[in-house]
Amino acid sequence: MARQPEEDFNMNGVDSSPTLESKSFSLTDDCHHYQRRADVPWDIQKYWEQRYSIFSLYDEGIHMTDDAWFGVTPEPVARQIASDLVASTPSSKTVIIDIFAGAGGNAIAFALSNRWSAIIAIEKEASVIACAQNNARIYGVADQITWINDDSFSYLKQNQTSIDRSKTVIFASPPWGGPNYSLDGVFNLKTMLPYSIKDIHTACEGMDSALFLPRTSNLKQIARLAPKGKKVEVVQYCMEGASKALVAYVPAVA
Ligand code: MGP
Repeated sequence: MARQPEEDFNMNGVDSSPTLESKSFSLTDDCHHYQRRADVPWDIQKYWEQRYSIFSLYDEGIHMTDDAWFGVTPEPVARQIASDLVASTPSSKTVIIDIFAGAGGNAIAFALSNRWSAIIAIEKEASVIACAQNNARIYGVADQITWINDDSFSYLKQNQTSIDRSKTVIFASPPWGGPNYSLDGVFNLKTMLPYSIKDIHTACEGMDSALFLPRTSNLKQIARLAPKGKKVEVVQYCMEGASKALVAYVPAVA
């Protein structure tokens, strides 16, 4: 029997196919809750020192893989971005997809903002998504998030007909090629690894996007993302007077 359109889509305008069923992921040996500096690998000790700014509930059992420490958004910044999205997003947009969910900082903040009918968090590393889900449980919001362990680019491609682009916002906090990103005076988004700004912008086609990028990013390259006749807004997010990162708010091409 042919399915009726209302069976294909849930209230959020997203296909209710099995890909949206959330699974539970188990922590692995790569997921750690470091309690003593001496146990922390030297290259992430700087971030461990900032653990309570990264997750205020760190002591409740926050877990991260060693690589996830570099990329997690500190909680006050994640909350401010979530709040800025509440203020700037028209009510017609009801779904947010975090395409590089990492240890979950942003997805948790989106859930705590109570703004979205659906929050989809995609992370390709199984150990990292297990940390993110564990961390979201600590904040009491794990069940408000749909967890997808997949490559975001494949996921967006495979679901291109079922995602309602007019209702969806993409949040992307990609890898910046490691903590040495700041060695370049101006960060080149074209050569960002493993995904360039073009790769990410193309994947977001037809959807508004918020791109979390190095504070030193090349602004000319960001300006080129603006659709004709529209502007891209760039916001620097600071803590203790210093920028941590910028977010480029890029409208969809109409
Ligand atoms: P940082 O510049 O490495 O640290 O990261 P800090 O303490 O600001 O630098 P310093 O100048 O005081 O030494 C700053 C913030 O950028 C981190 O908290 C993360 O939110 C973010 N960040 C850093 N890296 C390397 C990445 C990354 O690869 N991807 C993403 N998405 N965010 C990152």
